Amino acid sequence: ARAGAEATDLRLARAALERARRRTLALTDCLDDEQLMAQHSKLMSPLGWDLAHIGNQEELWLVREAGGRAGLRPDLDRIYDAFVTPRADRPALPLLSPDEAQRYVAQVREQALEVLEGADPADPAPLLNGGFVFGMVAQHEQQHDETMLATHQLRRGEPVLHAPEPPAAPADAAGLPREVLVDGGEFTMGTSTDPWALDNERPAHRVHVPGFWLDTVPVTCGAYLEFIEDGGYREPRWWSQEGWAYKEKAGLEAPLFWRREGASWVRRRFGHTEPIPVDQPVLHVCWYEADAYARWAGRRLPTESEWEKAARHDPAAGRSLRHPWGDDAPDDTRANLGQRHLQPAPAGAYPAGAAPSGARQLLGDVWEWTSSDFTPYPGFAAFPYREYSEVFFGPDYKVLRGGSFGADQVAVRGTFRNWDYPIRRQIFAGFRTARDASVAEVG
Ligand code: AVJ
Ligand code: FE
Repeated sequence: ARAGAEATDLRLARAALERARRRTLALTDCLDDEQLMAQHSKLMSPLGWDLAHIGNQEELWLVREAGGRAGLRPDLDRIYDAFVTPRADRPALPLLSPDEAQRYVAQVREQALEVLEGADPADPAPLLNGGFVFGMVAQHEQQHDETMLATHQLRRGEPVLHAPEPPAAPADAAGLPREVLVDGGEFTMGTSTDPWALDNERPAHRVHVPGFWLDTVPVTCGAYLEFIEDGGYREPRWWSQEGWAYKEKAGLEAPLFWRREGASWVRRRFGHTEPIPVDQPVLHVCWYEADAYARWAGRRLPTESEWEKAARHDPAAGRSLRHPWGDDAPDDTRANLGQRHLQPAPAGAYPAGAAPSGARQLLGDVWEWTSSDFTPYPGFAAFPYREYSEVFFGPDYKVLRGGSFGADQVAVRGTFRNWDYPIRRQIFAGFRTARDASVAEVG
């Protein structure tokens, strides 16, 4: 049990569940039934599947497991189990209609909040301590909301989502150093105390990271264009063997959603076609493209432990912070999160969100590919179910860190780990590059 598990944990959980639901409904209310049940891409579920899956997971974990109640629709478990039916086959399932799904998720929520009312955050059971299971379910809904946002980005047709433009780059953005130095030495990676950290973030452990340089900001569209225009997609020497083979087979020439128009490039973004914003972090590149760009730039992707050290380690305090700027929750001066904007902010934005290393935008804007495979930390224990993380460990998945403009703050922190196949491009992913510090620099 965690010392100091308090009622505030449950108030935060309720707020996080309500924020997630507002977002889920905003992502589904804007489309008609046909659009909700259509498969906009073989890579994605119909939005109506995500909606009912969100409710089904909430029924499983909050109503049945945490509440000890009988549940509402155990008959739906198989239809909405992600491991039973692959995404491409989900449209053929006997799915709830959008109206039925909306009623279902509302009825589940009513019972889930009754369970939350009666919960004790000091309960020593790991599922309930600190309100873990409520935080887990809020994170689950927000993760699906981000996936649903990616489905919106894949769908053709008129814009249905709207949001204000992100802030302009601050005055000092143009003069930022290209890279920041992170001194060699040990730091604490992962966490054993964060109440809502998921199993793969645990336990905290000491890791020695040799000195390295990291890009101050994510690689921009403008920098990526130079790679394209330098013939980067036609030069096997920049690519790994598997990366080149995949690029050839898939016919990749530029990030997903980019299209040549005359002498320049444009991109499609949530139904709008617009010029490439050269000062924004590049989005919708797969791991192979990020890896090739880094080699072309004479650099490499950071390892996962390098990324986390740059994002959390505070040499002055001698400890790891929850977020790059400290332990306080994210807000709109520190990070572009929560679908507040429908695109990344320009590179160099959010100076108040900088890490002690001086790197900016480590949380928010774009998920960042790392060079690392998704593997368990020493002492890992699957909790509360093997299918959250454990079944994905191994060489097939690469780790992404930081969170995108489409990730909510409940599902983002310095320890949070995301993962995907190295070919994935529809996720809101970019990257930054790194290089070893020389012996002379380390001193
Ligand atoms: C952690 C984002 C890879 O979406 O596949 C959702 C999260 N797990 N439902 C995913 C998740 C179960 C997962 N990622
Ligand atoms: Fe899920």
